[in-house]
Amino acid sequence: FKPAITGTGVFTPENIITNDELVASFNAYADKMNAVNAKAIDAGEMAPLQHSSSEFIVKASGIEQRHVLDKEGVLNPDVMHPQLRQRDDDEPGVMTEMALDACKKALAQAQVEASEIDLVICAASNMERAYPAIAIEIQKELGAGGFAFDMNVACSSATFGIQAAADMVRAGSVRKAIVVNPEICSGHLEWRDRDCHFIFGDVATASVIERSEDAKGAHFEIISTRCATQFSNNIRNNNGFLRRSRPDGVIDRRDMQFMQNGRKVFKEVVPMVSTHMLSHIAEEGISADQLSRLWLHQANKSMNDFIGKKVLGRTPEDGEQPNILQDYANTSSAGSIIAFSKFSDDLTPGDYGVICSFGAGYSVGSVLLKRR
Ligand code: CO8
Repeated sequence: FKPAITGTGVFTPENIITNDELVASFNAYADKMNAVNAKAIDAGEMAPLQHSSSEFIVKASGIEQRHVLDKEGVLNPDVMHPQLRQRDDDEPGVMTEMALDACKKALAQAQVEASEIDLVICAASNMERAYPAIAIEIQKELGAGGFAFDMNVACSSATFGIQAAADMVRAGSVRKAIVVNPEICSGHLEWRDRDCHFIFGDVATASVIERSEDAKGAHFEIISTRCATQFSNNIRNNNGFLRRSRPDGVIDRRDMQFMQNGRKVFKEVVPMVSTHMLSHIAEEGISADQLSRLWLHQANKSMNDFIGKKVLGRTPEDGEQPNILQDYANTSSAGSIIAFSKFSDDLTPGDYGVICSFGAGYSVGSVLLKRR
C-alpha cells in the first residue's frame, strides 16, 4: 500500500512571550542574582550574570516570540520556569490535552473518525511520565482502536514517528495511524541561562497517515522516508528517573535542563542534514530542482538558510522554504510539521516536497512527499 499524510493539526497555546518581555524578565533575574552575590562578585570569586538582549536573539536565531503553556511562572524572576497544575491520575495529563486538540484538527482535515484509527504514536522530546504511555491515554481519550506507544527521538521524533507509521501502513499491519507531537519545551528549557533562554516554545502537532487510496481529498503521498543518527553530547539533558539515586540527592542541577553547545551543533549538523536530504532524493531519482518545498526543522534561521541553499544549489525563493520559528521559536519535533501544516495547501498534484528534522542525538529524519 502507498502511505500518505491526509491531515495535520496544530495546537498553539494562547500565551505569547515576546523577546522584549523575555529579556526584561531575564535581566531582572540577573540583577537580583548579582545583588544576592554582590560580595562574591566584588571579591572576584564569581562572574556577574550579563544582560540578555532582544537584538541578539533576533540576529542569532531569527526568533521573535514563543507560545508557552504558562507565561507567569516563566516570566517571574523568582520562579523562571512554567508552573503547571498537578493533575489527578484520573484526568488526562497536560500532554494528552495538547495532543487531543492537534489530533482532532488533523482528523477533521483528513475526514477520518477517531474510531477508525488503529495506531497512535506519541512522538516527542520528553514524556511527562514514564508509564502508562501518553499515547495510550491519547488513544483512550480519542476513542481510537488498535494500539499506541510513545517514542522519543528529540527534535526528530515527528519524522521518525512518521516513518514508523508509514511503514506499518505500507505493510498493511495498520490501516490508519496518527502521529502526535506534544512538545512542552518550556518545561525543560533553562530560562535562567542567557545563552539558551530564548530558544524554545510549546506546541503540539498531529499527522494522520493512511493509505493514499483511502484519502478523501487532496493529500501527500509518502514516497519514502530516511532516518539517521550519530551520537553527540552537544545537545543533552541529564534529567531522568535516576535523579534521586545520585549521591548528592540532586533536585536542581544545571545539566538536568536543556544544555547545548550551539556553535558546534550549527557547524556539525548543517553538512549532515544537507548531505542526508540530497542522498535521500537522489536514491529516489529526484533532483533538487524538482522539489517545490522544503519544510525544515525550526531551530535557527541562518541554519535553515544554509541548508536550503546547499540542498537547492541556490538561494531559496520566497515561500520555497517557509520558516515559522519567528512566531513559535524552536518547538523541537513539531517545528517542521507546523511549517508543513501551514504552508502546503498551495502545492499542485505532482509537486514534490521534503519534511526534514534534525537535532539532539544527533538525529536526522526526512520524509519525501508527492502532492496527490
Ligand atoms: N543576549 C546577548 N548576548 C548573548 C546572549 C543573549 N541572550 N546569549 C549569548 N550572548 C553572547 C555570548 O556571550 C557571546 O559573547 P562573546 O562573543 O563575547 O563570547 C556572543 O553573544 C555569541 O554567542 P554564541 O556563540 O553562543 O551565539 P551564536 O551566534 O552561536 O548563537 C545559537 C547561539 C542561537 C544557540 C546558535 O548557536 C544556534 O542556533 N545553534 C544551533 C542550535 C540548534 O540547532 N540546536 C538544536 C537544539 S534543539 C533539539 O535538538 C531539541 C532538543 C530537545 C528539546 C529540548 C526542549 C527544551
